[in-house]
Amino acid sequence: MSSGLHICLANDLAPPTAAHKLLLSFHFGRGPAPYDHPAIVSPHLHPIDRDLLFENWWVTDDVEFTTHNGMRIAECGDYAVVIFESDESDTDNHQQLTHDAYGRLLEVVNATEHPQLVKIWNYIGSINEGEGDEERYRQFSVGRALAFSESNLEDRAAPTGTGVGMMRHRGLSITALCSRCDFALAENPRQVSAFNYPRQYGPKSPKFGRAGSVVTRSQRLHLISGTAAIVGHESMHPGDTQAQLDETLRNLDTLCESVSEIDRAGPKLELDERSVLRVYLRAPDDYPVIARSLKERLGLGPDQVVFLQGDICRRELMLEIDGVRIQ
Ligand code: 3EB
Repeated sequence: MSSGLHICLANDLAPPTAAHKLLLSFHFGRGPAPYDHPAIVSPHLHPIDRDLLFENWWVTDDVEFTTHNGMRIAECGDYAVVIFESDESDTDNHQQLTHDAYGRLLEVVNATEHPQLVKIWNYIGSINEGEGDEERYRQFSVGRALAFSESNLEDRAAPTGTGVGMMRHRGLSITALCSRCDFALAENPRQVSAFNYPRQYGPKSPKFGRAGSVVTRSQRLHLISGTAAIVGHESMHPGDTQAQLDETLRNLDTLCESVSEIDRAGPKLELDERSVLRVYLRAPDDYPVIARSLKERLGLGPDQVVFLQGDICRRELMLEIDGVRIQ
């Protein structure tokens, strides 16, 4: 049976129809989630434009919840979700924490019936803390690269990704989406592939692909990785949020074209009212102008976009946007 995925922003866990089951729910808010459900991930990110929000991933078939290797697993017909959330007793050494978590996560993914990694959301405590190669993001990148190479995962097969800071001093929240269906990756011709970034950005390059599409029997799930104002491998318009938004939108447009080329028979991918985007802002005061621009440029409002306060992996970057769209 096909899973009939439906992704929507909501302020509760009310299913869109009686046939829908919760596969994954990202909880964004201050404090713990007001519900206890094994599909909920609480990555310590605050919405800027409201107090509480869920990004709910519903499917029309059954979901089974298990735990293994310290990970939570949700499985349905077409997809599996594997969740790692560190706790206070975990090490503060980010390279070791990430290496260990990713090693266990990749084992768990391989043990599901969904071996194809599609997307990994990484939320990292104090992401910009530490100087030079000691910065937490760079230490995280080293741990992830080591685990990927130990699993013989090639750079070109790295899933789509998001890497953003969370409003918590320590720790790591990793959510992996995987599938048993066909998956194709796409890169951005305006950008050097992240896995080929030069040494100046850290000892190991970030292992993620820019965009991709899962093809199930009934749907296409398009995924856009965290996208920022990077051209080539360089950050553009340091500190200038409005100019970075323009550059990011050019990158998103190019990515949509790249994704559309995977499947020329299908319609061109557009980030329209059927997409769900996350906009991460380093400076929450930038929210009004960025929200207005997104409304004017893409026609997207609070039903499709969540604005989250989060630090971006490079200190000069003010925003990052990621998103999904089902076709
Ligand atoms: C970039 O393009 C911006 O390390 O998993 C975006 C998406 C970014 C994912 C990651 C990092 C990651 O390099 C940063």
